[in-house]
Amino acid sequence: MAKKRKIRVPLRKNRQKAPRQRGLRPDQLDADGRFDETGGDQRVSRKGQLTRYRTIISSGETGDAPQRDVDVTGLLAGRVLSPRGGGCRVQADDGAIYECAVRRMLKNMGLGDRTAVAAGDRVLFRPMPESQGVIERVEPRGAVLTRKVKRQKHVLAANVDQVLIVASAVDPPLKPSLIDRYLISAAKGGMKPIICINKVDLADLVELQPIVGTYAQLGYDVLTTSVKTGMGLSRLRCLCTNRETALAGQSGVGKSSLINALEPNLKLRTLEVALESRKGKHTTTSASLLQLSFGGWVVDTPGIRQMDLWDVIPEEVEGFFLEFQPFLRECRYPNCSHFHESQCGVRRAVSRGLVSMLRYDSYCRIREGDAD
Ligand SMILES: Nc1nc2c(ncn2[C@@H]2O[C@H](COP(=O)(O)OP(=O)(O)O)[C@@H](O)[C@H]2O)c(=O)[nH]1
Ligand SMILES: [Mg+2]
Ligand SMILES: [Zn+2]
Repeated sequence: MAKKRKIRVPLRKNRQKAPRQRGLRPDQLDADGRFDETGGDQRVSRKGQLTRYRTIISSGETGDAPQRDVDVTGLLAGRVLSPRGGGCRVQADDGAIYECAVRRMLKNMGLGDRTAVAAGDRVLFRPMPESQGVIERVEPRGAVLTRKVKRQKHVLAANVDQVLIVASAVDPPLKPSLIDRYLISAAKGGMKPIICINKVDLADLVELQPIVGTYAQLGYDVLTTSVKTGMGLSRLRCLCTNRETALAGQSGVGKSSLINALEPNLKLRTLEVALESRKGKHTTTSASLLQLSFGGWVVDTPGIRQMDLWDVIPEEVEGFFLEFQPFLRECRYPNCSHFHESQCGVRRAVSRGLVSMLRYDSYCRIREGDAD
């Protein structure tokens, strides 16, 4: 048993009314359009949101998810399929599905982490009648796909092996710097990245070649797919078989369509369906873990407008650009930002065509911290 320690956790008041109900700024809404309670540096009550603390005993685990020692008698182990709002759908190890609430305590423990439970989390829950339950404990997370929302960590998927970074050749246009953000998030979170450029039926493959080539040369798996023509889908299926894969990427690139193509009976909602029912652009509103009949799981992540990196400092960014590494020692200054310094090995490599301009551009954007 790990050593016990006392920790102080902030306790949110049971009911709290924000004094600013009107005049909310659009940037206080999170990706799902909900009001973000923490609202950046703006306080919503005079004393601050967190005014009381409670001491609890915790085993000294350093896992990502907040830990809580609970009496495990009568609890079932399961996996979180889709968290939404205050509750989530959990599949018990015997396959049965429960609609679970999350203990308030767990939500309070995850200060700085907006996700008390994420798709893919392994949990212990107390079963109740009528397939209901209450999640009592979230097990430490293995690999995680994260992003930053309002200075907090947002876990998009937990305990998956790989992330399929989906971009589309056109509509929405391909943004290499977004691919690079996901590559960093995957590396940081301990997942294997696979790059998937979808909707190639709408593009000229020859024009895509420089981008595909750049990533392939760096050693990444790159797929070009089309849900329309079926191109690349059998390779995608191979790569997903018996693996747990999170699909990530901008809204509208075809994540749900790709999953439907792999597993037609899942019938995920895609954009056309959404337009028909006039539900707006974001058709996948929360991440969900789905089982594949040929072995494996996929997580369909929600439409994300902005992919800010969680816990990556500017000085760290160069380390994620593998092709920069041989040139770093040619920089005159050890803390070279590779922006404007004289005698910069990275910029020299770019001008000699040894480092792709696209990747250098992306490095600059990510290091400067502006999301796109
Ligand atoms: N032409 C073409 N359209 C596609 C392809 N894949 C998806 N789409 C369309 O792109 C739109 C967005 O797809 P959707 O799966 O909802 O994207 P998601 O937001 O990433 O889940 C839908 O209208 C799809 O029919 C493709 O390979 N080719
Ligand atoms: Mg979708
Ligand atoms: Zn430099």
